[in-house]
Amino acid sequence: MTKPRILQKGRLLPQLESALAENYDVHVLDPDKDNSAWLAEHGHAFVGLTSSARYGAERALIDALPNLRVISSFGVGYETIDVARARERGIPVGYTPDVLNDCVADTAFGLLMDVARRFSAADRFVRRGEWLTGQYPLTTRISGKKLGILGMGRIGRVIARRASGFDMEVRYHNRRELPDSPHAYEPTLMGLARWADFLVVASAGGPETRKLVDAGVLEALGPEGFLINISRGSVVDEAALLDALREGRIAGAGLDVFDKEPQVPEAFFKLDNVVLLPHVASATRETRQAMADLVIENLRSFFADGRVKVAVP
Ligand code: 8YV
Repeated sequence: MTKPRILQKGRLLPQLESALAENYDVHVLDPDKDNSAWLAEHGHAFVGLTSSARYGAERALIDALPNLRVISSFGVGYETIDVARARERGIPVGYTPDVLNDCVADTAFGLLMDVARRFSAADRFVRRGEWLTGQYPLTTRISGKKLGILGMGRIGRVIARRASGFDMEVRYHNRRELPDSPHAYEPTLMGLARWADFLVVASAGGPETRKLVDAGVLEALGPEGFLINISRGSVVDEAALLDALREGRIAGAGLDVFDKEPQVPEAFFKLDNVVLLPHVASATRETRQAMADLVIENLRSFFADGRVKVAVP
């Protein structure tokens, strides 16, 4: 039997690529190149597309694949995929939510603890030999403080659970109040920021959340407040954040994501009140394997009975 032909946009985990190659005839597309001429010639051959939250699947790519029947993406974020276009064409889009909730929530807390207690900065202090001649400055207590969550979705809920172990009070802001949440709802993000000691961004990316955390929200968070972002860089006005950090108008920030990653504005590098991570919240062996398994399972189930296992809403 001939294997279904799959186009893969960008590189994926080696074990995922091997698993794909076992069952499909895979061609890898370099997302940094202009592939339009190649696609015009070969696009009709592909029935499946694999991609990732990072590389997505834009309208032009979907349209260049006239026989496309299924998309399977590695990641929970799908703002880079033109889901509306896929829906118009009746193409189901599989993705990998839930399996990464724990690790992303762990990272949120890792960043929160690091920036409040200044662990990374203190590590640099020890390495510079400065402990020999001085004491590290006092930092900020975490336990018992107020945690505001922007985006009480699947990941937000796990972050809230982690917070109970730190005896933190949790409130959240969403577009709408959740009927089943044990936590208090703040009808405005500004109100949440004013209330919170720590504001964690856990909302989805995309145009609807672009720069939600702006200069005004940072002002409301205030000089004692910390911002944590494990969602998308686009949700925060990065220039406003830099100004607020530089001028001490917020206490600090822990960031796993950036607006134009992997480019991080160099101005951040000079600041000790910010912890910078290279988008690694889900990047453990266990979680990435579970995500890879779901990419494969979504395809397998589509080719078996016409439905991906977990489809974007
Ligand atoms: C991705 C992520 O794995 O799942 C997401 O949406 O941001 C990460 O967990 C990574 O960006 C690969 O595309």
